[in-house]
Order: sequence, then C-alpha cells, then structure tokens
Amino acid sequence: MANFETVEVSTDLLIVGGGFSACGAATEASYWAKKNGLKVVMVDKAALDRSGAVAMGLSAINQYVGVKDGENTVEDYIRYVRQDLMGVSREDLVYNIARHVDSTVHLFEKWGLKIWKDEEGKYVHEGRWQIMINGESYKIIIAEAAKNALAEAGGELYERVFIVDPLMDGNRCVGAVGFSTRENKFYVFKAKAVVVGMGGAVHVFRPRSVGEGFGRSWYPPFNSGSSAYFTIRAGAEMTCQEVRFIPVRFKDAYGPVGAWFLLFKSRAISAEGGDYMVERVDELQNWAPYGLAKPIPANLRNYLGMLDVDAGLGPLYMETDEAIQKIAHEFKDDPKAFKRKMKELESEAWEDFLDMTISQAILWASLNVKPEEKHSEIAACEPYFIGSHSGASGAWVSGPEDMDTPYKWGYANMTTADGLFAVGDGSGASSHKFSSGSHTEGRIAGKAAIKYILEKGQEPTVDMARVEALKKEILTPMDLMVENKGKMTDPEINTAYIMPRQFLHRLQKIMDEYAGGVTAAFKTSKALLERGLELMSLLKEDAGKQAARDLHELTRAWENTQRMWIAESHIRSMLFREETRWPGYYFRADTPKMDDENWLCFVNCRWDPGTGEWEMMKKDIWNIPGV
Ligand code: SFD
Ligand code: AMP
Repeated sequence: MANFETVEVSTDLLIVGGGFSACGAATEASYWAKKNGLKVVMVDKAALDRSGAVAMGLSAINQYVGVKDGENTVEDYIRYVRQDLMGVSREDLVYNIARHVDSTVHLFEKWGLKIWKDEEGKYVHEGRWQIMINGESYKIIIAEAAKNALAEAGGELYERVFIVDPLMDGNRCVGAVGFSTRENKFYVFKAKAVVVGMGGAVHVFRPRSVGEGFGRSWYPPFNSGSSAYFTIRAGAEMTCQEVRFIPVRFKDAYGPVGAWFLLFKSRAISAEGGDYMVERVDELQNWAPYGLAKPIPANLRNYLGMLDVDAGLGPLYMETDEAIQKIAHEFKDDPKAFKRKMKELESEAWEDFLDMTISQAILWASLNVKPEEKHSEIAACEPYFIGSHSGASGAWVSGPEDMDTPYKWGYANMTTADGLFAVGDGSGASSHKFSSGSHTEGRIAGKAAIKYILEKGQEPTVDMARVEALKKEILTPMDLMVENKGKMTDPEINTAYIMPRQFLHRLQKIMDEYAGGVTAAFKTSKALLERGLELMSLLKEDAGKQAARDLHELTRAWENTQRMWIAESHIRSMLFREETRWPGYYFRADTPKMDDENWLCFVNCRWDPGTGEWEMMKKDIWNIPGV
C-alpha cells in the first residue's frame, strides 16, 4: 500500500466542507461550543477563502425576504418555492430558513459586505427576493467570520483535505476519513456529530464545453457530489435525487442572467426575433396550476426556450442592447444625462460578470460584444445537482424542532442517520436557499448539532479495522499505478487500470445519452434509463480500477466515484417517477405529462450499506396549513 502517514483528529463536532453552508455551521456552532466547552473541527478540500460555488464572488444575494421593511412575509417565500418547484418542496425547511435569512444578510453586512443602497438607504433589489451586492470578495468575508469564530472557540480548520467516506457505528455517524491533497497523509476524524456541507455536483453529465473548453461549467468544477456520496454511503435517506438544475446562461462562459431578466428587464428571443415567453404562452396551460401563476417556474421558462430550439429557431439571444436602450430612453431629451446613464448601465453589465463569472467578461471581450449595441447568445447548460438553487436533490432531513411538521425524527437538519446533519446543497427539497439561505441553514444545523452532542453525544466508537480497510481502498489508485505502469509502453493506456479522465468521459457519456443530457435534448425514457443503469453497473466495476500518478489524480479518481453514486441515484429516481413534472430540467418522453394524482409527492431513496440494495419510496407532501 502507498506509504501515507495516518493522522487522527478527535473532536466533538466535525464540519465537512467549507462553503456557504459549512461557514454558517462553523460560525454558529463555535458560539455554542465555546459556551459549553466543546471542540469544533472544520475540513475543506480547498482553501476556505475561495472554495466552493462562491469562489469567484457573486453579484447578488438571491434570498432576502425583507420582513423588517414589510416587503414580504415568510409565507410569501414558502409559496414562491412551492410554485417554482412545481409543488414539491419541504415547506417546514423552507420556512425555517426564510424566517432567519434576513438576520444572516444583516450579519454579512456587519462583517463588511457591500450591499447596494438607494438614495433612501434601502437595499437595491434585483428582483423581489434578490438584492445587489459588490460581491467579488463575498466568500472571503464569510470565510473570515467562520475562521474568527472557530479560533475564538479553540476550534481547528483543516484545508486541502479531501473527505471521502463517513465512519459509522451502526446507524450513528462517528466521523469521516479523507486524504491531504498536498501531502501523503491519510486523515481519520472522530466526532460525536458531523455536519455535511460539501456542495452539489458538476461534470456528472457531459458538459457543453468540451475540447479546449473542457472543465468550464456554470457550477464550480470543485464540487463533485461529495455531500450526496457521504450521506448515501452513511445509509441516510435521500430525496428529490431526480431534480437536477439546468440554468439558462450566456453561452459558453456561463455568465449569469438574473440581473438581465430582473434588473434590466431584458427579453430573450429566438433567432427569428420571437419572444418565446409570449409566443408559447399556451403551452403553460399544460402545466397548470404552476404554469399559470407568477413567477413562471424556472424549468418552464427553460422549456419554452427549448421548444424554440427543438423547432429549429435557435440560437436564442438575450436582448441586452434593447434592454439598455430602453432604460436609458428616459433620458433621451438630455444628451449629457443620456450618455451618463448609458455609461453607468454599461459598467453595471460588465460588473455583473466581473463579480462572479470573469470568463464571461473575457469571452465578451474576445467576441467583440458591446452589450449596449449587440445581443448575446444564451443557452441551457448541462444538468447540475444543486439543492440550494432551483434544483432540489439532497439528504432527507428532520424539520424544525418548534414546528408541528410531519417530518420530524430528531434535531433540525439531522438526516435519518444519527448525529449526521446535512446543509446547503447537501440537504434536499428546500430549494431557493442560495448563498444567504445556505449560510442560514448551516447556522440552524450547527446549533442543532451542538444540542445533539450535549443531549445525546457519545464518545465515538470507531472500528479501526474498518478505517484500515478504507485507507487501503482509498489509496488503491496509487497502488494500481505503481504495480502496473511498467507493463505497457504508454502510462495512460493499460489493461490493468483506467485513468480518471477516461473514467469521467465514460460516466458523462452514459449520463448524456441515456439520462437526458444536452445531446439527448434533455429527454429520456424508461427504456433509456434502464439501459443507462445496465451500463452504469459495468462502469461501477471499473471504479475501483482507476489509477493515480499523484495526489492530484487520486483526488480526481475519488471525485469520479462520488459523481458515479449521485448519477446512479439520479437515474433510479427518474425511473421511479413515472411522469414529467419538470420539463425544462428533464422530459420523460414515455410519460410526457404531469400526473398530480400519483406523483405529487417526494421521491426518496436509500442505499442500504448492509445489503448494497437501493430502496425507492414515495413520501407525502405536507403544505403548511393556511399558506
Ligand atoms: O444567481 C469538500 N448561487 C447564488 N446565490 C446567491 O445568493 N446569489 C447569486 O448570485 C448566486 N448565483 C450563483 C450561485 C451558485 C453558482 C454555482 C453560480 C452562481 C455560478 C448559489 C450559492 O452559491 C449556493 O447556494 C451556495 O454556495 C451553496 O452553499 P454550499 O455550502 O452548499 O456549497 P458551496 O458554497 O459550493 O461549498 C461547498 C464546499 O465543500 C467543499 N468540498 N470539502 C472536503 N471534502 C470534499 N470531498 C469536498 N467537496 C467539496 C468545497 O471546497 C466548498 O468549500 S446565480 O448566478 O445563480
Ligand atoms: P439566475 O441568474 O438565473 O440564477 O437568477 C438569479 C435569481 O433570479 C434567482 O433567484 C432566479 O430564480 C431569479 N430569476 C432569474 N431569471 C428570472 C426570471 N426570468 N423570472 C423570475 N425570476 C428569475
């Protein structure tokens, strides 16, 4: 076996991941841990300052309810999420986040985040729930607060440690194992409770950007489904694993559209100039009641554009020039003011990208795009797993303790495995949390996990033979390389192993062609999914044959395995749900209609660590009375 030193770390609370939700958990848990003399350890695969989805920054905070200004109520937000997810949401979880999210945003501002204000000192809204920020350094600010809180409570932060598997004692989670991405070290974390906040998943499907653009995606390339893999392998129940997210973005560099649609009130059109949101309005009848209420769910907005593309009316364009001219038109009688307004709008347009998707600004520059003069191409991205945005996949977690919800078996945000909590993209059916809501959910879970430790915490019993077996399995890719590389002339072509990159291409091809990726125009069917599962079972046989030359490739290999598991749960869930509920995310061609009678429910699944079998189940949807 490769010679890796084993490092053991003992703690009360372990937080795996270092993004928005994990930083929320660390900030809040540290406060309660300090009061109670407990230790908190946080582990991130990258450097906290720039890890996760917000690495490059963001240009808006997408969840701000604005209760103090009387703008909206928490109930309004519950209705918004229900509507956007075609009726499928855990309203107790949405409620819990929505009632606390404003205070999180106020904390962000206190910590130094610049939120745009109007002349009256009120937040500038992009849309009803979205507020504009100068967010290039958003992640640094949130990470600094988490680091400070940890340090004040005597906690520890481990950066550049890639978490692979949970450590279990029966149904109780007692820690995690992983390896350093910089040194030959294998880490064993022992804990009384674990919070999982390792984000969602990208590159499960073949991306649009291939060849020289490979790796480019809307979702950050560093998130590989570690949260889902961790909770699935712990034997925890998962929900909404069929609900992927497909954003529409500026094509090829994945620049955001929210500011264009909401702030600039831009239209999207086909190559022939038709506005698909207007011309295809009749289609929305088929998806009532959701298709007929406002705002039209994100998947249906996607779907109307996709119908244009299917009809050969592509490319689609964002009418940036028209939108900018329309806003500036107000100043048409004053040439100086008009010029000033045009400059201001132009700089806001560029800043929107520079704050969060720098490559889109570079692409615009290289394509000679002047947004005030010329429209820009948009397209539906490849599918992603991001339960905190407009997707919903993730672990099935317990509801708030002070609420009379039918989904309650433990502490807030605890999965069905004892002592294992999930947050952000790691927890399911509570979409539209975004950055602020994910942080809020982390705070909720961090506090609940400390309460769990105080009331039920036990010294972790860790089976060291199991740890040794995991170490051997996790380091296998390095051993395979050393043992076999001399057998062939090309180190990348070998009958004894495959390279992580080759494995990734196989996974992506299966998902793309059989599970409704870009090539299949987001369509699939029972027959395709069943064939996809067959191919997946063969792929699974080869997962343990990935080889690694170094720590970089070892990370890539385990990222792939994690992706493969989320992929399997996705195919199984789409196969189980015999209807089409989210056209625009995926379309089951053999069951093309929404079927409320049989499928207005959650689809949950669980992998049994004892038998290795998957169980699929329906769970009822509970609407908060009166909302
Ligand atoms: O609008 C391991 N999001 C937006 N939210 C907003 O509020 N405003 C916006 O403007 C947003 N836009 C946006 C957004 C997301 C993305 C991808 C883009 C644009 C391009 C959503 C939020 O970013 C999102 O909701 C939160 O970040 C979710 O938080 P969380 O904690 O669930 O995920 P994370 O922040 O990505 O962090 C993941 C962490 O896990 C680490 N990690 N650590 C150890 N071991 C492993 N194996 C690990 N695997 C991953 C990561 O390093 C990271 O620290 S808009 O354009 O849509
Ligand atoms: P996006 O850039 O698409 O992630 O959008 C940012 C925010 O605006 C999210 O909260 C979206 O749900 C919302 N949004 C984007 N486009 C629209 C639209 N056309 N109508 C309503 N909400 C939108």
